[in-house]
Amino acid sequence: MPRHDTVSLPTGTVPARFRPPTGASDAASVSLDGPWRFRLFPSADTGADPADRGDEWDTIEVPGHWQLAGAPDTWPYGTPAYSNVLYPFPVEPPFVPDANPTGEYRRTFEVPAGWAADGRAYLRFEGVDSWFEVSVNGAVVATSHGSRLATEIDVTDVVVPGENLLSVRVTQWSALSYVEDQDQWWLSGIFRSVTLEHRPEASVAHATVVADYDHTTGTGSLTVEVEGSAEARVTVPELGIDVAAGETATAQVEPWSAERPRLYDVTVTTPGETVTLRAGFRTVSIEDGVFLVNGAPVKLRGVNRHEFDPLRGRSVTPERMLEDVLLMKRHHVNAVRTSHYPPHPHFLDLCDEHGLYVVDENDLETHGFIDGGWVGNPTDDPAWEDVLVDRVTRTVRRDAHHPSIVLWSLGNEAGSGCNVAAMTAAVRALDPTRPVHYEGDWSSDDVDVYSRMYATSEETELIGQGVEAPLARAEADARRRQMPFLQCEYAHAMGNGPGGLSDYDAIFDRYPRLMGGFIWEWIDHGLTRRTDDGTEFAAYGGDFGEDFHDGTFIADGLVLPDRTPAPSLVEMAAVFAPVRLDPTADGTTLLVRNRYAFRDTSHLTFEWTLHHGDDVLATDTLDDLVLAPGEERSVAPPAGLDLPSPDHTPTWWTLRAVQHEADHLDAPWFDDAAGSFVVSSGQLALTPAVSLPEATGRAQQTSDGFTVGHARFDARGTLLELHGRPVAELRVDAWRAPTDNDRREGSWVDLSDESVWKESGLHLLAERKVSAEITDGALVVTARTAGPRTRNGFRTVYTWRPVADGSDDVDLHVAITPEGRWGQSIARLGVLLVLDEPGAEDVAVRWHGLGPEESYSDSRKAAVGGAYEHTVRSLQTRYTHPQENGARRGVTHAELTFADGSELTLDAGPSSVGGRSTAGLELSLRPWSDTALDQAAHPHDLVPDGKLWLHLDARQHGLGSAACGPGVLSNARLTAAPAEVSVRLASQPVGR
Ligand code: IPT
Repeated sequence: MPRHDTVSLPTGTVPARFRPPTGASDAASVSLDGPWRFRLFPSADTGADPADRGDEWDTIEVPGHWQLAGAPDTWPYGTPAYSNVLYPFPVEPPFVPDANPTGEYRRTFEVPAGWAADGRAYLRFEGVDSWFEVSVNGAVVATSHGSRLATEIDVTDVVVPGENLLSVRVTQWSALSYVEDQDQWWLSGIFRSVTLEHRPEASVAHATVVADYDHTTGTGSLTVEVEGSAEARVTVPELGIDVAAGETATAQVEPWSAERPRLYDVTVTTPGETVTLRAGFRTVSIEDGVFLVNGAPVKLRGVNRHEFDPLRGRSVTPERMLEDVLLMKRHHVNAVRTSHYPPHPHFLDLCDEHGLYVVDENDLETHGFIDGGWVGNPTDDPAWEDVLVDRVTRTVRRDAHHPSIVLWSLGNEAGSGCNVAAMTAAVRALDPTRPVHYEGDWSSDDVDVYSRMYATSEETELIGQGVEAPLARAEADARRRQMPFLQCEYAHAMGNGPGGLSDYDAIFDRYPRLMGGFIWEWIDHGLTRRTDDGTEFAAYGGDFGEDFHDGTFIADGLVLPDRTPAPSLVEMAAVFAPVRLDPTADGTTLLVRNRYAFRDTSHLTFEWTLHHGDDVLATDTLDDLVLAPGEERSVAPPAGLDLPSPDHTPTWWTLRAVQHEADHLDAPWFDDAAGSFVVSSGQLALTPAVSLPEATGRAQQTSDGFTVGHARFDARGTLLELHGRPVAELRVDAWRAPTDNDRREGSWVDLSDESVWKESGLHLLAERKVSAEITDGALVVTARTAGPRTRNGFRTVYTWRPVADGSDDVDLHVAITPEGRWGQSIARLGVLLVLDEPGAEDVAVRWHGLGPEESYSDSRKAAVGGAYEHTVRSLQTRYTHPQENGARRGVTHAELTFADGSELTLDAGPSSVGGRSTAGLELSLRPWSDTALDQAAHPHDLVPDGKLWLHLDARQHGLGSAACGPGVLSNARLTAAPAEVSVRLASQPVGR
């Protein structure tokens, strides 16, 4: 028997077979999930006897990872470790270190008495990480690998009536670890189910299903090939189909698509077994370089999904899988790349049923070889050909019956080489109906689509236009130029981000060649841990004491580890919406675009509201707006609307596309609790935001300073008190707690934004008052704000004036002028106001502006102008790794209600940067400082400090995707420029 550290095929296993949905077959099976005996050894040579029942050993739950057996409190069998690209062991394939945690598993089973009469008994392992050896009754029967692939072993001849002993030895590291270097936690063990299956005589050993759809005639054609019996019949009662296996039947059908996932029951009957599959009729093709489903161009609005559960790792329950699928559907995801291995087969059943296009990826990644210039890469080593071909063969044989799969992917980040062609040939031989994808070889010699990851929007646009830089080989170039283009990864959702999603989406829509892409990635893989005092947190690389790790890079999802949507998920939903409502360039109409490939908009109601601040002024629906797939139309607000006179808050006309009822295909994801589902919204400002009315009052000089309304100052012009509330600080600010994107260089700048900000000392700004005097009745304070070491700084003029004589309320106008030579960006430009406020996290905030979630200048499609309410606590986004978050933009009015019931009201006129003016200001409120936010490693490190930190910004820098990909685009960059903010501070709301 081969050892774990050799490059060799599994032994003692049977050819991979298709995996019908659970319960689809009438052949018997027995689950072997549940408690097993377990012992962990420090090396692969455990010395444990496979005949030893392990009666004295521990008990462990199968399926599961041994490292997570005691999560979230104890770690009895080693701990998880996270490394992304580089191998956490010396690179000397096929060898791995002697220190190789190895689990010995034991359990007994009985073969049901009836099985002996006919057929055979198989053991089926759905997933074991990484290499394993199976013994029955003390004798080794098989060795296998392919962590995310099934292994089946015929045990008929080794089992006995009554009790049998099943022993499984699983090594953490093996030669195969070199080809399973995916960006995730290293987690080991029998992590998917184990079953004992009866394969009766003349049963369905394997089935190949081809269910095509001819969109020109509406005809479906079905061919099911069956291995294992010559007498197989195929019936589809709903379609009156009853044919022999191998014969093609045709019928008029409703096609399958992700939009309308229509499935038919297809029953395969052999003398020994009846299996009922769920088939969908659909055809995938590439014509003239365009990716088509059922003859229609389809854009993949996708996400990369790793299997992950914060307590169970990759041992994911069916409930979690369904949760993922329904969350995706509710957020307009139409495609999933199963990065970077075949998922649990049940996930694919769910994709068939609920409608998601799938790129099913082979279990292959050799990224760590990049560090040695790819020398020795298994992808280019003939010695590995059989192993790699075996993997992709097992993938296709297991999964090909799923209508949801539209592309096969050979793997991820595995470089290029001879085995790419070998794998493609194997896939094509098994399944000629689907295109083959592999990103790792940009020549695209062996595949059907041109795929890249993190290409900038500029390059994507060139590729869309077909004018990308040529390949050196003319023939290969000509071939690639005929291919559709896919971004298999883009828009890195690490921490606060990605910015720029709308930009990509618009480019995908513009060019038929672009078939869309997959955001990296679906979920933050933060593992639940508890601190000593019982506080739960999501652990990332290094949190288990790993010496070699990649830190926070594991936390880069659209959903937080517990599946709480991050703001990026909400933004993505608005960008991916199949029906988009976007203002046209002149801002007077909304362009309604039906981006469904197959569906008209008759299931939607177009409802509009005219609103201003808290007031709803009118509502109605737009009739007759049924758009065919691909159709678009401009709609204007109805004539004759009664508009209020302009003030500092715009009057919005908001149009929503709402689904009120769901048919059976939509019902599972449709949120019936709410009774309706807003597919999309768009809005127009019908009255512009204008300046606040002039303040007319006069500031007063006092013996020790100044008073302006209820604002009190010392003689230097330092604000001491506001409406009776002690003020800890008021100064210009230009820094933020860097996001994961701010911290990295991105693909087109040399320096990270964070390093540029640090260089200018923005994180250590200090303010010096230059003068304070009453001019024309206003208190005018000038100041200079700068960081250490530098001569760069900001010259600021604060102008304070009571709203009227005798009024407590004050107007503040701030004009900030940068001095000196500034770098590529600054984080923000505005005023930081810090109030002494114990209990700041409970302060209630109501505002008029964009919301309800946070938004940034390059992540703002989901933000809708309106009236919203939160507490300071709920304004914070608890990113797995704390960083800048929670900005609310376009805020023209905010009411803060403090614990004692008192209120502070802010009304903001338009702010401007570099002469460009926008309604209101950008408001952030925190119960801790940005410095504390920056220093926190996890959310529980953030403790309210007894102050309320208010940022009143003219603007903040965008988000970008520099953590992996391009930085902030020029349309969202903030660079040093003169800025102005005006705000009225009152203890009562400003009357209209
Ligand atoms: C890309 C990987 O394919 C993906 O698995 C993940 O690691 C991602 O990066 C980063 O989160 S590879 C990238 C270095 C281009």
